[in-house]
Amino acid sequence: MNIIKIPFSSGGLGKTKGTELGPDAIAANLEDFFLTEDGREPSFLIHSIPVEPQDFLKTNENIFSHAREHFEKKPEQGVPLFLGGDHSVTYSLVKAFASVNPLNPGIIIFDAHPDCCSDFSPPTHEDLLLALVKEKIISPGNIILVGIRNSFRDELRFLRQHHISWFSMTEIFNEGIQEISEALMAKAKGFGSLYISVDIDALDPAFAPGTGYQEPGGLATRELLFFLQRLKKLKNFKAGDIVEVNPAKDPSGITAKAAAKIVVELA
Ligand SMILES: [Mn+2]
Repeated sequence: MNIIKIPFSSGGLGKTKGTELGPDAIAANLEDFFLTEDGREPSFLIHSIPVEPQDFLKTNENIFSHAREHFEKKPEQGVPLFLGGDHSVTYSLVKAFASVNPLNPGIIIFDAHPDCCSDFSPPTHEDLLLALVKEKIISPGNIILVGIRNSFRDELRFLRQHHISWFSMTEIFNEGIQEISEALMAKAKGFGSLYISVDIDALDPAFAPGTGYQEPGGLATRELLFFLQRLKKLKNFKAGDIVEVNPAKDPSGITAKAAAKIVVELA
């Protein structure tokens, strides 16, 4: 599997300093996992995309062009997984993904937040979803958010207005993880190609404290793995990212380790 590091934190409006250390911290934990839970030996080829902390636009261009090359590789090389970095990197990644897979691409985002509260250009980690919709990169009907539990009123209005589907933590708890997973699988199967973005704050801070915006009441690591282990079996699953891991706020290292576990299980 190709792992691509994107050590960039300038898309976080100054609030994600430290996430540029995420990719190396996650990669350093990969070898601790001997086999995947279904018994396969994970193997990784590590790449990185050059970033320029002072130049957001140039970095976005780099992400876009390098990601395209990875998306154009043969399927035998496995699903490419990108390690952020702050969540702004997902904007260029998905843009590249949709340009290589133009037939009905879809995206599932695990996140405590809807990320459509501002309207910056280029989009930051606060509004990447807004940009993906406004620039018609992904059809709103092909966007699913999972794990939402702290939103602005305007964000929920935006989601409703554009018929973007989301599963809140309340809904996941009330309906049960199995039910929600079935609904997610049914919808994801209909996409021409599937991209999965994991903001580590989808996990409860008890499991992943090392991130910029801790939001209590989130998923257990096991619950997120349950969703991902099922989704990765879908034939249309083609790429993903894991973002917002901040080693500067992760003294025990458990957040980077949880992210590495997620990478291994998606391998
Ligand atoms: Mn988030």
